[in-house]
Amino acid sequence: MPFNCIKTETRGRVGLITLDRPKALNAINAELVGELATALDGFESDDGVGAMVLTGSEKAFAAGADIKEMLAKEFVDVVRHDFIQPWECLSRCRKPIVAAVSGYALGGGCEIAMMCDIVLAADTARFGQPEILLGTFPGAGGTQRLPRAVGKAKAMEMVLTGRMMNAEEAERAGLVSRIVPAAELLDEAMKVAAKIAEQSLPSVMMAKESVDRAYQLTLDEGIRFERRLFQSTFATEDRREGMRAFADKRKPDFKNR
Ligand code: DAK
Repeated sequence: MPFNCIKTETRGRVGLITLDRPKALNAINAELVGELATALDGFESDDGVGAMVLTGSEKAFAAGADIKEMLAKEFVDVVRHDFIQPWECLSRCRKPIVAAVSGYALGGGCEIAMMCDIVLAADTARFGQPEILLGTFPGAGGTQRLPRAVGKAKAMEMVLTGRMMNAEEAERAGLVSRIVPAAELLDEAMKVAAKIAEQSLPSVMMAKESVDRAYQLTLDEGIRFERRLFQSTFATEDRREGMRAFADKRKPDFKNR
């Protein structure tokens, strides 16, 4: 399907989405969010795709929601036409998404990265929630996901002052899993996604769901939830195949069943 604000392609079992509004540093407008939701739904329902990569340009993953689009909105506009809902397309996805962040990931850009499951950062990456400098504050999960990722003190400082973090600080704080030289970022993210996509998809989806539940449940409830999902992997052909392949000293041939 032709898109205006993103590009999509499939490489092997990995769906790649590239944010593509270079003149606006990939600022996220309604059209881009709509296209992102459509692309994610397409990959989500494609049996040939096991994981996704979301990336931007070298200069910007995304410099935030489109400020010029938001400028004219009134209170009643944002209440009546809830523009939060389409942003949740990423957090609703059941297949894993790797964010490959180079350059600016600010405001809604940082929030979108945090909705992904793994964040790989180029050494040029800068993360921030600068909405306070615009007279507002994060509205797509920044005040909730950032403290969970980096702790209250850093999150408060970023949200209340708009200070950006560079890649090293983001890695130290736990916001990103790894830093990669900018020139290798996309290849590395594709490798991570391809590794995930070659595993048993039902187990991958359950593993993702179980880790995500760690943010919602008490430890005791989480452990019980994990146990039930773990037990259910013993109903799959893939679990038998994975263990059989290990015993036979060969590579498993998962059928996603
Ligand atoms: N929106 C619109 N245009 C943007 C933009 C943005 N967020 N960021 C950059 N641009 C545009 C610039 O206006 C400029 O356009 P022209 O002037 O050339 O037409 C072009 O991109 C290049 O930007 P600069 O000339 O400024 O480039 P520099 O290298 O000098 O500076 C910068 C790069 C990233 C430091 C700077 O552009 C900047 O500060 N940008 C704004 C960053 C920002 O404040 N981001 C937070 C936006 S507020 C919600 C969901 C999400 C949100 C809210 C609600 N719901 C679902 C309810 C999120 C809100 C936000 O993200």
